[in-house]
Amino acid sequence: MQEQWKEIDEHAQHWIKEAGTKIRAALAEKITIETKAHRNDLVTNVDRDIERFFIEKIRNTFPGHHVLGEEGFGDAVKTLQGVVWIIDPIDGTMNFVHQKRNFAISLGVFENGVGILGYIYDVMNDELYAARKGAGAFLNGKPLPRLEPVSVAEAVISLNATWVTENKRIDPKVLAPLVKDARGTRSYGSAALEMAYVAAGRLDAYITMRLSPWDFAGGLVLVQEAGGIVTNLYGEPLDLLKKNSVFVSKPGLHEEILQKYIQR
Ligand code: 2AM
Ligand code: CA
Ligand code: CA
Ligand code: CA
Repeated sequence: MQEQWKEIDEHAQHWIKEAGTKIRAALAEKITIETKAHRNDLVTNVDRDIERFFIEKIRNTFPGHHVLGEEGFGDAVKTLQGVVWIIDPIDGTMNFVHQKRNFAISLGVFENGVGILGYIYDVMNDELYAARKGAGAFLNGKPLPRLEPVSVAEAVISLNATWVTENKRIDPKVLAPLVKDARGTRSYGSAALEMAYVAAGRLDAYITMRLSPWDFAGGLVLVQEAGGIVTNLYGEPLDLLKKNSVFVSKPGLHEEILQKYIQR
């Protein structure tokens, strides 16, 4: 059992590094950009190539495992039974295209719905965040210190301006007071990196209204192993088979935000 997960962990880290090398090389070549659901929902040939790279590796090495990937080359995963890999080949495609930085590979491995392994790889900074259930969270092999409680007044919170302007998912008046009371706000355009930054203590919380399982699967395991809390905006557990609002936070701050700003 432990041996099996050690082997999966080693393969996953190796493949992630290899994929990172491929992505950095691809940035020097011509990238084909298309749109998906709407004009700002971008996808490139690199997103697709990297997802296919992971799926081929996983299928060849672990034929009994299932794979759920953003670009649709994996399995039609309908349940969380068995071992399920949840992969986002490039999280922050808009940053990949426009900034050529601030994007990540995100990967989570679950067994019967329980997060066992979580990875977020900041490709351009060569920062690999990795976590194994019960063993803690690491950045490039170094343990991340356990997250300590903090108050809103001292918190730097990651939040996209969309959620405090007119939008389909939340009354802008709900989060505006939180923006006012926090020490500062940031927005990086990669959900995975924002979760990694909470795990690393660079951010105190991250709030967003709609993410897919591949956006948060790696970060869920990582942040929990660092001692942080991951729920939807209303404090409920995330559903790994659906879109969710996502609220990631240090302890203490999570309760304070829920009580003072959300559950009013
Ligand atoms: P992506 O780059 O893998 O698509 C950007 O605000 C963050 O939200 C990114 O992590 C992005 O992931 C994610 N996201 C989720 N759904 C999205 C959508 N429909 N369009 C753009 N970004 C989306
Ligand atoms: Ca996308
Ligand atoms: Ca994503
Ligand atoms: Ca993506």
